[in-house]
This record gives sequence, structure tokens and C-alpha cells, in this order.
Amino acid sequence: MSGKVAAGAVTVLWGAKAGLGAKATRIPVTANSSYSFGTALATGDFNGDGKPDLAVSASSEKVGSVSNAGGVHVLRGGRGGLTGSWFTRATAGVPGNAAQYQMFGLGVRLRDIDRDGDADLLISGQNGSGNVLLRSAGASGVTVGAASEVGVRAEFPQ
Ligand SMILES: [Ca+2]
Ligand SMILES: [Ca+2]
Repeated sequence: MSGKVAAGAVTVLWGAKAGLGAKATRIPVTANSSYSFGTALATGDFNGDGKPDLAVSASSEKVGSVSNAGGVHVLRGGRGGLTGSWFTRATAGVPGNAAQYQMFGLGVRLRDIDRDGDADLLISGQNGSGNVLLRSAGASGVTVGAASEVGVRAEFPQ
């Protein structure tokens, strides 16, 4: 990563009977000059399978030609590790548009905000850029199906 700044990294330590750390997986990222992978992290079970899932933001990620627009990786936990999706304000179904220095993903929380039993993803960017709630749709996990802008910033205690 020479010549790259603020690229960031997240390493997942696998749980085992002996505890954490027997196995570690570094989540691979393609770094660019302002990626900031791992700005914020949240865990919760959004697909209701009893296994924890992970949201990892990259709030300085360039989206198309828009610098520092940001986005959030949504990673499903399973026996084989983590598999995921990537959401930005430019993702079809997500309200709003990507904007320079919006920094979508400065705050992320996985909580059951609609109280239907599975964790939903709340994403905030810079102050004034709006907050987006991506609701979980059961086994499909977090989707844009009922995405909405909400008045709550993803800044409350995890
Ligand atoms: Ca899960
Ligand atoms: Ca829910």
C-alpha cells in the first residue's frame, strides 16, 4: 500500500471453544487513496440465523466520480466466513444521492429498529447529510426494499 493513505483494514478473529484468535481473516479490500475502510463497525444478527453479522463502513470511499461520498459493507456471518453487499447513496433503492464529503458511513448501527426481531442497519454521514435506515428482510438480511431516510443519527451507544 505504499503511496496510499488512510486505506484502513479490518481483521476478523474467529471464535472457537478455546476463545478468540485461533484463526484470523483479514477482510480484503482494494485500497485507493481515500478508502478509509473500517471507519465504523457494528455487529448484529440481521438475517435471523443466530450468527452475528457485521457492517463495516468506508466513509471516504469514492462513489463513481464523487470523492468522499462513502459507503457501507454489509457482511453476513456463516460457517465459511463473511460474505457481503455494498451500499452507498448511489445504490438503487437507497434514498438520496452520493455527494462530495457526505461521508456516508461515519456512523453505523445494527439494531432492531423496527422491532420485528432482526437487526436493521442505520447509517449516518456528515451532519446534515441525512441518515438512512435499511431494514432487514428476514433471511435475505439487509436490503434496500424498505429503505428510508430517518431523523436518528447512528451515534447512540452500540
Ligand atoms: Ca446472521
Ligand atoms: Ca428489524
